[in-house]
Amino acid sequence: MVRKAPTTDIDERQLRVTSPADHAVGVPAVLHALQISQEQMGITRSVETLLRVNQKDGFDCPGCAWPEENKRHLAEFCENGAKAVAEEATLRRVPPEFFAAHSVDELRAHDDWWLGQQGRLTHPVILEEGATHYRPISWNDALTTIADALKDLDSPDDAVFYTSGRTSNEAAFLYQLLVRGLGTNNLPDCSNMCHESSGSALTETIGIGKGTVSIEDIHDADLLIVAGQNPGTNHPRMLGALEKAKQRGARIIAVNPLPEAGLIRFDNPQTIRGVMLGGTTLADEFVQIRLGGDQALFQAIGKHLLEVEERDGGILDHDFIAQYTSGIDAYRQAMADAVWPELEAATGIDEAELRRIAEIVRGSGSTIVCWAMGLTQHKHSVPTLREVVNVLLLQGNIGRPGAGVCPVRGHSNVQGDRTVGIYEKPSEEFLAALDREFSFAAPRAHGYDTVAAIRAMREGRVRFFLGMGGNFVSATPDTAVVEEGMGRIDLTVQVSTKLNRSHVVTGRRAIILPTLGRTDRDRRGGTDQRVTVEDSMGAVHASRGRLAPPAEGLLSEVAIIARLCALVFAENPAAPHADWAALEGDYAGIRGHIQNVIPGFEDYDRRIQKGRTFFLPNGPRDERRFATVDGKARFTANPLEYPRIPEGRLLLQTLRSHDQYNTTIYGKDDRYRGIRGGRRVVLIHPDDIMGLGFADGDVVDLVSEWHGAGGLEERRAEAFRLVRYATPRGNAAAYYPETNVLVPLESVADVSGTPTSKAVIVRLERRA
Ligand SMILES: Nc1nc2c(c(=O)[nH]1)N[C@H]1C(S)=C(S)[C@@H](COP(=O)(O)OP(=O)(O)OC[C@H]3O[C@@H](n4cnc5c(=O)[nH]c(N)nc54)[C@H](O)[C@@H]3O)O[C@H]1N2
Ligand SMILES: Nc1nc2c(c(=O)[nH]1)N[C@H]1C(S)=C(S)[C@@H](COP(=O)(O)OP(=O)(O)OC[C@H]3O[C@@H](n4cnc5c(=O)[nH]c(N)nc54)[C@H](O)[C@@H]3O)O[C@H]1N2
Ligand SMILES: [Mo]
Repeated sequence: MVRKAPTTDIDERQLRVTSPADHAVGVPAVLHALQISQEQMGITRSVETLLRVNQKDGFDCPGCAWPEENKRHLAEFCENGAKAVAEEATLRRVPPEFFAAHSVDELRAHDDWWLGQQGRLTHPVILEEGATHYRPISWNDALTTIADALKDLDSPDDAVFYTSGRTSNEAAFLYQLLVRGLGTNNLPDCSNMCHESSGSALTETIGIGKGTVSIEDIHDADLLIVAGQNPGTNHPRMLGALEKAKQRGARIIAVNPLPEAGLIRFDNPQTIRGVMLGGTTLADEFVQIRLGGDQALFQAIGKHLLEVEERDGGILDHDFIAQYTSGIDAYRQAMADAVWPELEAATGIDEAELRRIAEIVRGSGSTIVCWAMGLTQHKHSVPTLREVVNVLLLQGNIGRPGAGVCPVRGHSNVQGDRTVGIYEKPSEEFLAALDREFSFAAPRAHGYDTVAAIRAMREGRVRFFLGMGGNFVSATPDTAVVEEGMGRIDLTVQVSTKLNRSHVVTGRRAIILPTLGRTDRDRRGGTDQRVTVEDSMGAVHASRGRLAPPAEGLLSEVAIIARLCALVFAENPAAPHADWAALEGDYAGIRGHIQNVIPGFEDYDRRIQKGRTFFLPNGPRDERRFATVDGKARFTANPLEYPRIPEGRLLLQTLRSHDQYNTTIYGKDDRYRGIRGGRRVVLIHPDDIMGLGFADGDVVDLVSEWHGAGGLEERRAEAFRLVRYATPRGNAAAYYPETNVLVPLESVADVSGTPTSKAVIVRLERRA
């Protein structure tokens, strides 16, 4: 096999559909990973790189945020981790000549896959107002242009600073300082579209916006409920932890509208048994729930537990409830008032079955609930997650071994970014500590989250945009509105490793700053720098890349931000005070500042040396301390909500295929779901295909319907093929980002503001 040149756009005529797989991983996954790695990196670099993923003193996998096992395997990565690495460590390059050869209009005509396949960005480039092509610009001129634009703003609130979750703690901390030093909290991030609902619900109820379990807890649980998550594709290493739990006798309940392959059966390529004997059956129960039915499911479990307690006793952890919680009476009343027919309608599951599931919960000595986007991207996600907490509190399942909440994070450092201050609504304690450390006055007014930022763009109130990684244009909802809004901005800047849509849908002027990724050696001040990241379970560890960077003179994110700080804060006595050049030269200096500002980072630099990991303090987990309004873990009463689907319409969820990382498309297959060679498909129940007057394989337009302030709004995504699939009636699924054009900007979760990417009302229209 040889390294392959990038190919053309996805040709949907190649699309083939076979039956979905009933299990995940195994030998084909390993082969597929190696093939993709070889195509992008060649064989030597592949082996050299993959052996360092997630090893002590290696680099943190840029794939997902699932923690490493304490006892590491020689190959501590998975198929999709290998693809994430290959995507970054590729030997393909996008040099200035590439931009000379392709106009922005021409690039815009390509899809996300083609753009990403071109390779690593190597040189800063600028698109001048009215120009057709990007042209090269020196680092100095690029940074000065940006600093001048920032100084030129009437108000710092006219600027928006986005962050994606790969940014390291060091870069993120310095970045938020730059932004607050300028005088705004406009720090939207990918978390606003991801686990924001988890953060909102958990902060209110248990006083911390994070999970409360460790990897050992997963191994030791009696019962694991995995709801709204597709780990076989998105967190493959989690399957290994579930397998271990299973071997120790745990039961697993999968709650999902789709029978996702990884949850049904799992072949672990790291054990002989996995390869030879066809693997472990992971899920003991598959609860095929209707989209958005989870609040009802957890109410049903709570209602059943309370009823049985009343009748037989012995279920509730009365000591825990009395000592550590508040609000049980209101919750008990709400569950007494809940009616089974409504719980059945919302879940699509009958009372007897719901009670049978609840009995499994009753019989468990320690329960963990894991979840991801299927629970966080609905209008009623926050009440849904409060209901998850209610059920766990009943049996005292927080703050003891093998029990707790486990929101499974997406981006590899999205949790760390939030910990170090990437947040549009920072706490007063954090800001006060920042003021003290840097002798300035951080702004107190809350800033824009992702949706608020887009609304401001739409109204022409944004003059400057900076994206610290990510792909704002493709990742956000309501693509047409976002594209139009970006066009109204004076200067858009993207700090990126790879080409994406946000580089070709720009403001009047645009700058691309290429940067180092996780796998790249970052040599500053004569030493190889480490950065640090926090995984989904609050463990912080270092990451150090070893590969030669894709081009000479490439700056790290830290260096870019430090230089911007030096430029914009020069000779301004009111700005934060720090030695920017020194921080750029030695990232340990940034860790020194972090430890002075954020509790839990004491002795930071020493505790990450030699591949060590440390845990940030976690009140609920460590000592059953709940920093809520009343100092207790809070039971809540939440009116039941679930989506109503109008006659002749479908409820569409937008999800990931097996061959993508968010907006980065690795390939055209969704192997486990039986889709090959294309992405424009809608998975839909065979009876719905017939009932709506279509046939399997028909090509349709998806038209979303939203009742906004001005009446019915319609949005259209063209040419999707209908694929019969085992989804509940009335529910359908299609891939993101192609379907983001359908998600109305105004359709967001209550409290958290997260776009409702898992609940879009659509109708199918035959193509003319
Ligand atoms: N390879 C790979 N890894 C990734 C990513 C990637 O794109 N590719 N993305 C990363 C990121 S940023 C994130 S946030 C995570 C995302 O990880 P996931 O949340 O697993 O990603 P999705 O593809 O959005 O899958 C949502 C799952 O929830 C189910 N679901 C949808 N609606 C509902 C519902 O109402 N109720 C229930 N019970 N289930 C529902 C869907 O059927 C699907 O199985 O993965 C991270 N890891
Ligand atoms: N409809 C719908 N929309 C969704 C979702 C959904 O399920 N459905 N999911 C949402 C979720 S959970 C998330 S997290 C967001 C994701 O939103 P984003 O995080 O904005 O998107 P990504 O596709 O992960 O960003 C990919 C780009 O990041 C850049 N990049 C990669 N590594 C690095 C690095 O180390 N440094 C820098 N500076 N740049 C780097 C590359 O240029 C690459 O093109 O999308 C959200 N949007
Ligand atoms: Mo995410």
